[in-house]
Amino acid sequence: METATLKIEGMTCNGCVSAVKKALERTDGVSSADVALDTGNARVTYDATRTTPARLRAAVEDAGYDVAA
Ligand code: 9UX
Repeated sequence: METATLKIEGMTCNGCVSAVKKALERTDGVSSADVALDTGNARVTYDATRTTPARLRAAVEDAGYDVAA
C-alpha cells in the first residue's frame, strides 16, 4: 500500500468531510481515507497497482471539491 496526501479546498463542515471520505473510499484501489476539516488534508491509503494519485484527485473533484496543486 501507498499513501498520498491531498489538500482539499472548499470543505466547510463535517458533511463535506464525510462526502470526500466516501468519494475516496469508493474509488477502486483505495483501502482507507482520513480527511481533516481543519487542515483540508486527506490522507489516503491505496494500492498503487489499482489506482493513481491523479484518479484520487479526480474522485474528489467529481464529488464537487477542489484539490490544491
Ligand atoms: Mo455542510 Mo459541505 O452543510 O458540501 S456538507 S457545507
